[in-house]
Amino acid sequence: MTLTPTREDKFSFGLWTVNYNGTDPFGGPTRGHLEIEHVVEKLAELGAYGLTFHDDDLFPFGSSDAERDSYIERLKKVLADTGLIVPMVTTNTFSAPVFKDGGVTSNDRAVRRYTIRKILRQLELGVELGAKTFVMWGGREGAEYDGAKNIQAALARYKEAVDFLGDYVLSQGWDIKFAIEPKPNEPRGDILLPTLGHAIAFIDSLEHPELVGLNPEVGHETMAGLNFTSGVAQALYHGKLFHIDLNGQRSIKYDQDLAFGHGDLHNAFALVDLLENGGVGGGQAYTGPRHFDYKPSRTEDETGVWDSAKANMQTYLLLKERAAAFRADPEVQEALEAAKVFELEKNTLNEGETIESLKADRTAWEDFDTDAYLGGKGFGFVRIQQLATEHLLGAR
Ligand code: ASC
Ligand code: MN
Ligand code: MN
Ligand code: MN
Repeated sequence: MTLTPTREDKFSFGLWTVNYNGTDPFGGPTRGHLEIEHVVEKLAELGAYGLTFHDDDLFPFGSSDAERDSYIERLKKVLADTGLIVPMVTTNTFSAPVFKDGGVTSNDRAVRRYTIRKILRQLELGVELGAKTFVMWGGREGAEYDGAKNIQAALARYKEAVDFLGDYVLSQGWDIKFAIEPKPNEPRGDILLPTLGHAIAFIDSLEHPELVGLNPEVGHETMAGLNFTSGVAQALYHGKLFHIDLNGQRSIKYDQDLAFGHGDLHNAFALVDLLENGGVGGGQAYTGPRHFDYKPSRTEDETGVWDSAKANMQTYLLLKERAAAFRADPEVQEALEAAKVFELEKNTLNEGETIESLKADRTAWEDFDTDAYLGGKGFGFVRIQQLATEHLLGAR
């Protein structure tokens, strides 16, 4: 068992994560700013393979073109020196006052046009740096009051922006795709595309749905009271898991952005098994970056920042090892078999089944003993969960 991350593990970090300075709605920074060279060198040393960033993480909002260029040159140099790559980029369309009512769905048309320009600049930079995914987290796309926003018009403007950007990507022949990141609320009272399901339906309405997928974040689905692993499985089922934001969240409350596994550990265990192996019973696995979008708690100093960066990767690798042990355990396989987990992969209908043949099958109705299910044999799902728990705790 190796807990030392390597580049083959495809771990990546947002520049805004390790550089989070501790600011929250009730207090200012508790840590200083880390220079881009230092961040990239540290991440490379710890075994990550990628850095991601919003435009404003690298060059402050309002930078002149010359300032922007000099930051980009510094980034390129340290990437070349360390061999780190930029697998994904994203745009900050939520921090500056101009985005107070959102970006692509602001009621103010001039803001919407400005937002598309800002996204375009970052898209072009992402392509230049070789990014394959462009994340769109519409944190400010929403409202506090029902009377403030025409939701149908806002969705039409969202679609207009994504379709326009998609057309541009296709016309340029670029190898980059969009990934929408849902979140139910915070900073807005209610955010558009609040869950994976809402986003999947929205993607279906686009001109080029094949260009657009999802970037699910652990904490965001959890804030909506949903099962993250189950949502990610549905994203995989639809071929829409383009990227992922790993972190930890303890129940429905403000967005905690804890380190990966520092929330619902059982669910994180199932998640890693899903990403690595396609989940219980088998299915699509995930091959993209294992991206951490967490915030080192504001109680920590710089040593704590790097310890928490390491913690994300170590927990992932530990869970990967535990998932392999779980699968290799004959008792687990027997419990899954007994619980008919594998039977779900079998088609319900026979090959060439017709309504007539189903009606003629007496075992499907006339001779089927529904009474036997009252007090009959149970499925044994609790046993599976306990076996998972024992593997998780290292007791097996
Ligand atoms: C993102 C993203 C988020 C937010 C948040 C900003 O790009 O994935 O969840 O921005 O991290 O603080
Ligand atoms: Mn088109
Ligand atoms: Mn978050
Ligand atoms: Mn995120």
